[in-house]
Amino acid sequence: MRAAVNIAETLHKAQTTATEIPNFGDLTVEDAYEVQHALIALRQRAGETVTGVKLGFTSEAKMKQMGVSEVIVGRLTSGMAGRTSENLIHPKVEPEIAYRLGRDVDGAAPIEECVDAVAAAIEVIDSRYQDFRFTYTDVIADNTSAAGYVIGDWQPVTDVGGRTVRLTSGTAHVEGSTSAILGNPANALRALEDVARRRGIPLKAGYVVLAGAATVALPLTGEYVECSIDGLAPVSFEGRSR
Ligand code: OOG
Ligand code: MG
Repeated sequence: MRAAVNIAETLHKAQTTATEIPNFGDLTVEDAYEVQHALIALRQRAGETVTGVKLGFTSEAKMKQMGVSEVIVGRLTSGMAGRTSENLIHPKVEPEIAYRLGRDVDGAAPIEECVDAVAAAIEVIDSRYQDFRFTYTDVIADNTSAAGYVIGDWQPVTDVGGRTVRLTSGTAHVEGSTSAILGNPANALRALEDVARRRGIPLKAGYVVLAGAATVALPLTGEYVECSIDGLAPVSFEGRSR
């Protein structure tokens, strides 16, 4: 394969110039996470900080939509916080459960005990690959299509399993349940801890954790977007404002 740094530079340029690129297709999982690490280093060099992590493909609906079968982990950065419009290629939105880490996850306590708040969130994803088509490892290298996120009001942690999830994007609407997230979003936390340990991804106090979409993603058309999850404050944005 081309050097990880080289692939990361190609992906970084695609993101900063909002220009889609052909996918790579043949990376190993190890190589793909190495590319992701290099990509995040490029963003840090450009002045961004890591604000959290995200899981992908935690629901069957998403796995089917994207034709993949295993959970993936990506990084959230300061440049993604509140970013919902400018400089995107073919953005989509997803309804998400967000957790907040109150302390570092370092094995001293179970990850559930490190979480200090929960909220409804909207994630904006924007694959840097042509037509949103990629292999499992391509999407890991592309930082799991991460592009932006908006978080509703934080609330004290509670079991958010079995809650109805509604996402509206312009005239499109989709409904699901948080049970679609590995049975319960708390299971996504455990899956995250496992992947993070194996892939050398730190989980630090203050990080946001997006547990993975409960439904398919909807196109972001620039109109009003709203996500509501029973028992949590709804979250929304006007498509073209930041
Ligand atoms: C990858 C990102 C998937 C999720 O919540 O499942 C994701 C993609 O679909 O482009 O964020
Ligand atoms: Mg997502």
